[in-house]
Amino acid sequence: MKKTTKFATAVILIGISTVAAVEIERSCARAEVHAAVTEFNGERAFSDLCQLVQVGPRPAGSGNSDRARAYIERQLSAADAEIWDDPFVATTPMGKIPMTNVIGVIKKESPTVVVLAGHYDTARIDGVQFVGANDGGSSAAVLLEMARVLTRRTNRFTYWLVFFDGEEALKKWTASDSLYGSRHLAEKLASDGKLGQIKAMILVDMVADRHLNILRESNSTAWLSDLVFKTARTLGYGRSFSGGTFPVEDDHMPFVAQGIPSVDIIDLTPFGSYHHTAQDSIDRCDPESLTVVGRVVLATLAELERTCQFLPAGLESLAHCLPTFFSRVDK
Ligand code: 1BN
Ligand code: ZN
Repeated sequence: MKKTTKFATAVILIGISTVAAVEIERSCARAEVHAAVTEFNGERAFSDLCQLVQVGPRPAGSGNSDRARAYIERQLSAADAEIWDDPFVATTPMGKIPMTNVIGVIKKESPTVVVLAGHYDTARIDGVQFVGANDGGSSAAVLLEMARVLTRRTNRFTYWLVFFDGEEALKKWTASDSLYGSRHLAEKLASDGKLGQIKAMILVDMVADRHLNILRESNSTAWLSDLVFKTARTLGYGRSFSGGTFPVEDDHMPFVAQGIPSVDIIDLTPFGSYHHTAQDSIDRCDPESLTVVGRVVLATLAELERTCQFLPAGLESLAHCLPTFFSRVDK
């Protein structure tokens, strides 16, 4: 064999074995992450979703809102989470309405908090028995199953599972008629000087549709959003996380405004079809979508715990924005 041919063959063989080694490493990493997230059971979350929908419409301040909250608190208590109620009176276009955020607290090694959030209220829609299976119900269902998983393992961070009340507008969505619960909590944490202990917020909203299509929400913090989407791809769920980019005003906004890294995991496909109609019912929802979202959130938490452990609050983007900056091309 000629010298040049021998050299070329060696280069090709080295190339092939490097590609194979990288591929093996990738599938090992994927298997490891999969093993860590399979505890999230979408069927169990779906059963919570059914229970919440059976309560009926859950507008803020209603008797059904009390009943839904009682269900949420029974489940949190059964999971051994500590429960904090955050009651307040909201000034709305329909007068003063009592509302209550519920926080399930899972205290572990560190006082540093990661907030996992969603809403449990439903929109009041004239003439419609609006039960919000996807819009509202799916948020609460994911958080309840998350409580069961997180209380049964050792976590680095303290987790707050926040069930916001009053996400929906009473009349027409405006800055002052919407997001009552999240605006109240963000202001309260700021005035109590407690915002500094919150490392990140992950919000889930409208995540149960049977054709799950999560978009990149553009008011979210870029490095955290990148981390969620990269994690979804690593788990093999890239097809459910490819819905384009769009801004949404949701419960993460008051936290973004306070400088907390936040991401809204939301599927906007229903906006074009059954959003805020009687068709937002359980038969549009699929346990598998809850599984996908729950697992992506769990794997994102694992990645946050792994990379942020030595970084002081406020500098965690260093662990993520530098690598994501360099890998921006593969997004
Ligand atoms: C999400 C669920 N939202 C309301 N219910 C936020 C929103 C408001 C999304 C206006 C789009 C438009
Ligand atoms: Zn809504």
